[in-house]
Amino acid sequence: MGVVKLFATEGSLFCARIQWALKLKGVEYEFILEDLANKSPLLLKYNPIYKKVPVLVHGDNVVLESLVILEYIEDTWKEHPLLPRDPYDRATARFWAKFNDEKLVLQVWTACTGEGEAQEKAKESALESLALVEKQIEGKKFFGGEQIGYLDLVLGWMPHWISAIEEAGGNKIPEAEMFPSLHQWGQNIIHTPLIEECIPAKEELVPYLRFMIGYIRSSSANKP
Ligand SMILES: N[C@@H](CCC(=O)N[C@@H](CS)C(=O)NCC(=O)O)C(=O)O
Repeated sequence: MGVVKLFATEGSLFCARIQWALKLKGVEYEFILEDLANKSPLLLKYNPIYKKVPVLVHGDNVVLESLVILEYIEDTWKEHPLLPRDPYDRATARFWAKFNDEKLVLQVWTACTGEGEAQEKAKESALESLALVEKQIEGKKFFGGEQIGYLDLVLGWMPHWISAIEEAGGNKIPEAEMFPSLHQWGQNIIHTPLIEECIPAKEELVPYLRFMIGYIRSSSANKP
């Protein structure tokens, strides 16, 4: 049913999870690179509410918000199931995905790019959150068990993006590397060939993240 197009940027951790899901499911897609400093008329037409990437277009269907897009991909293409079968396990995976998007990403971002008291508090909270996530992965190869699943894709930004955000933002969280199970999981993730081929090179990722830091600062300064 129709061609698949992904409107995305190379350095976005929200876009990477969609690329990984499409690759794992063996779905052919067209990658349409967006310039966030000069968004395309099509992006604004498809996502007039948030004006953000990723946007997935599948035939006539336009799907927005990366967690929703992941669920759409899971429901549409049956190869390589991403979510567990058991309803409680599915609910648990979704809970941690929400936790990642609503808390962990922002905590790490502020810890690496923020200043003063806000930065210190964010670092403390980021470490508390990482300790919680560490407990979830203890004794497992992937959050999805023996194979990469939905939560691995959602959290899969950590092994590559944290060090890049540190470099772009100027603050480090060295303690983030001291969670042994998360560290091992990170190695398992980034050395999975289908994932590895869609990880942006550090030399491109760091400038992109520097651009995003400035972009986010100026967007929040311009908010009424
Ligand atoms: N909740 C969104 C977040 C997506 C997001 O923040 N995308 C950023 C790139 S990493 C973006 O498009 N920013 C453009 C803007 O804020 O104007 C999702 O999960 O899809």
